[in-house]
Amino acid sequence: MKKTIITGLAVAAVGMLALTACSSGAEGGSGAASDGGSGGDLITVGFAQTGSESGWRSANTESMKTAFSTDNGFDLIFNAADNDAAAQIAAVRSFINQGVDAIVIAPIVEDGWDDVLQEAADAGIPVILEDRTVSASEDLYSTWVGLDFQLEGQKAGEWAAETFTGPTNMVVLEGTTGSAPANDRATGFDEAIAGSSITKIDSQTGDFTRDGGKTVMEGFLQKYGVDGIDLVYAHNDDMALGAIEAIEAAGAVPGEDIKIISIDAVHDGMQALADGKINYIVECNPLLGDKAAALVKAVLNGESVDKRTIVEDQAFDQDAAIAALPDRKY
Ligand code: GZL
Repeated sequence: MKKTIITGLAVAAVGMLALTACSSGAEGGSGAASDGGSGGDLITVGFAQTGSESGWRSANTESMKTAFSTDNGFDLIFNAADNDAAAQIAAVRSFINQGVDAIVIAPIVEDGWDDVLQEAADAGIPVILEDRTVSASEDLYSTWVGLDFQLEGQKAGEWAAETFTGPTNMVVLEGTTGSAPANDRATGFDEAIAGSSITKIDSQTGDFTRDGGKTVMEGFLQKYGVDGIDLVYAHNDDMALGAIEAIEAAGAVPGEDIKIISIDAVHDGMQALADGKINYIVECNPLLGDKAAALVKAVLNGESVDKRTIVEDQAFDQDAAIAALPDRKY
């Protein structure tokens, strides 16, 4: 299976158009979509976004809306499913019924996509996956552009294993249950710490949200006490930021009494890293819009595209975060 690796810079060169804030639920196109997607020269695209669960998601949505603009030749129909997998599948069915030219999906979870993807194929509508991927057959979608979540977890785990060489009790704030990033970041991390002195004493989903991370961390602190937890591995910055709130409310110092490793490198996470409240962050680049838009046009033009396009990530310690913050695009 062919795949393309591109650097974050290539993807980060996104237009700087100001955008209206995205809201959950459907946002209409120009009306061209109602005529079966032919809408003059514009390409009608139905985009099924997960929701607005995190800072990463907001940056991803902005990148997608910038790229799929009318100036770039698109009539975008946007739907955010509020992290509800059934609602997201229903949105895709709606796009099929509207006869859009192409469908883009950031699938909330990996499973349950076979039927609706087959319906899109039967309707002759190509599907492009961005961000997360699915367990359905690769024959049911044209291409996927995203990140290597397992490598992100591996990078985080390798740093942890190198850094914490004494007995270390770790709790994990998992991403959305059944999602590719939650599954793969766990796999990559667990493999990297195998044989180390780190012991995973508990693991629970905070659904990639700040409130979720705070609530789960409060439960861990009640169960194990501040002294019973040495390290938090959060599958994203928003949950890490929630954990920071819980740790401080318990009278402890995040980044010192309890160390924190996270993934995403969104602005608030990088600021916490610069401030010493998080100890290490592996980036997950949300700026996928330009790449996704180019893939939609290539697929509709009948061009051969790689099945997978992976955007490279980097990792940051405190010094690197302080240096990078002024120039960050998200
Ligand atoms: C990863 C993306 C994840 C982010 C979270 O590509 O799907 O979903 O890590 C986001 O912040 O909610």
